[in-house]
Amino acid sequence: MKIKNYINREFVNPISNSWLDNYNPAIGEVYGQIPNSSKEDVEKAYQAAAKAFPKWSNFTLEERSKILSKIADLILEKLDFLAEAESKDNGKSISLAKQVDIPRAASNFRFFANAITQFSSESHESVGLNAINFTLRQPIGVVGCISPWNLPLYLFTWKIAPAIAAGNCIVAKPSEVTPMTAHLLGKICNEVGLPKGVLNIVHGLGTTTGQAIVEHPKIKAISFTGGTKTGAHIARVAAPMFKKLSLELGGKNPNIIFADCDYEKMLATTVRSSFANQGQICLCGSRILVEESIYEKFKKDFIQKVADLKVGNPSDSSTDIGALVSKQHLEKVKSYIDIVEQEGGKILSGGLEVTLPNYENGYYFQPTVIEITDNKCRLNQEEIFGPVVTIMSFKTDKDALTLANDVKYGLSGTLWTNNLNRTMQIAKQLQTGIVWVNTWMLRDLRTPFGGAKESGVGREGGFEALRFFTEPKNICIKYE
Ligand code: TXE
Repeated sequence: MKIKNYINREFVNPISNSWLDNYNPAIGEVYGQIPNSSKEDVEKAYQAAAKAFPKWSNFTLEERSKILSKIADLILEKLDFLAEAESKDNGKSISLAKQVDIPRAASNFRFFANAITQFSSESHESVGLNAINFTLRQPIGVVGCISPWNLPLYLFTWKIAPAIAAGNCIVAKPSEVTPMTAHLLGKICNEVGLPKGVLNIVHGLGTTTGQAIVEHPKIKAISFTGGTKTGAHIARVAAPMFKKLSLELGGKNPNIIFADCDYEKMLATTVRSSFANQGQICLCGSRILVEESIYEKFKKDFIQKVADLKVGNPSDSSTDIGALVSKQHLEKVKSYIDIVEQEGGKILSGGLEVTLPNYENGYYFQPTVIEITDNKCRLNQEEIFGPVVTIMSFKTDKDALTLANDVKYGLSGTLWTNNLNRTMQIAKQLQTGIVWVNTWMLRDLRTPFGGAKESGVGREGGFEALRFFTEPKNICIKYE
C-alpha cells in the first residue's frame, strides 16, 4: 500500500520519488510506504494552498460550516473502517480507536462547524471622540499544521478543523509514524467537495518535510503538537520570521490522591489515566502522588487492578494495552526501566517486554508501576510517554503541591478529593494549563487546551483556536 501526498485534491507521488517504510506495530512489519517529501513538495503544497486562499476565505460562514459538518458525518459513517486503519497504523486497541479517536475526530469538525457561526469580535466606542473601533478577525492565509503519532486523526483534525473553519488554507503533515488516517481524511475531503488546495497533506520526516513547513517564509502560522525538544527547535526557527506559534508539547502530569476522595472511582480512573493508549497520551497522569494514610492500601489495590489489564493484539476487542507505536519508542521506554535501580526506584509491577504468541515481533510492554521516594529522579522528571507510572506518598497539602509543581512541565494535573477548600487551593496553585478534579480527560471542546511551563505556548480549543487562526485588525472610524 502506497500512501501519496494530497495536493490540490490529487494524490501525487513525491517529486523525488523517494519513499519511507510504514510499520504495523502489532507485528513489527512494514505494511506500506509513504512519501519522503522534500522542500519542493512542501512548496508545491504551499502554492496550491495560496491559490485556493482568496476563494476559500470568501466562502460564507454557512458554506464553510456545511462542508465541515459533512466531513464530520462521513467520518462517523466510516467509523469502523477508520478505527481499524488507526489501530493497525498506531498499535492502539481497536476499542479505544472506536470509542475515542475516531468519534473525537468527527467531533472536532462538528464543533468548529458550529463554533465558526458563533465566533465574533469586539467593538470599542471611543466616547467623546466621535470614533468607533472594531476588531476585524481575518484568516491568516496559508498555515502549517504538524501533528504527532499518539492520537493521529484526533490531533490532526483538532488543528485542521479550526484552521479551515476560520478561512485559512493548510499545508499539513501528520507524523511519519502514523500517516494512514490523515491520508484517508484526504479522500473524505474529496468526497464532500472541499475545494482544491484548501487542505494539502505532505508526508515525510520531521527533520526534512516538517522543517520545510516551519521554514517556509510565507507560511505565517504553525500549529504543532509533539515533543518539547522539537517544539523548542520549531520556536527557534520560526521566531526570526515572526510566525504565530501554537505549541502543545510534553507533560509529566501529577495525579494527586487524597484520603478523602471517592476511592473506588479514583482507583478505576487512575488505571485509565495511567495506561490508556499504552500511556502515550500527553495528558496521562504519570506521577501518582498519594496521601500517606492510604498509600499502602492504594499500592496494593492499584497493583491488583493493573495486573488485570490485558496486553494483547490491538485488533482483539478485549485488549486493554495494545502495542507501542514503534520499535524506537519501545527502546526509549525500556531505557527508563534500565535506570530504575540507579534512580532509587523499585518496580512493583510489570517492567518487561511482552512477547505475544503469533505476534512475536510486535512492540508490547507490560503496564509498569514504579515506587520512588525522590521526586528529582529522572523517572519523575522526564516524559517517558509509555505504560509506566511512578507512585510516591506525601504528608500534607503543601507537600503534594510542591511535588506536583516540581517539574519543568505543566500540561495537566488531576486531583482526587471531596474537600472544596482543598480543591480550590490546590487547583489555583497547580502550575498547569488544565486541572481535573475527581475525573480525568473529561473534555469540553469549548475550553482552552494547552500547557504552562515547558508544556507549550498558546491554547487550542474553542474560540482560542479560532483566535489563533485569525489575525486581529483594529479599524478606527472617526465620524462627525
Ligand atoms: O515527537 P516529535 P517524537 C513526546 C514524547 C515522545 C517525544 C518524542 O515524550 O517520546 O515527544 O516523540 C514532526 N520541524 N511527545 O520524536 O519528533 C514529526 O515529524 C517540524 C509528546 O515522535 O516531536 C511529527 O509530525 N516538524 C506528544 C511531529 O513533529 C518536526 C506527542 C511530532 O514529532 C520536526 C508525541 C522539525 N524539526 C510525542 N521534527 C504530545 N504532546 O502529545 C519532528 N517534527
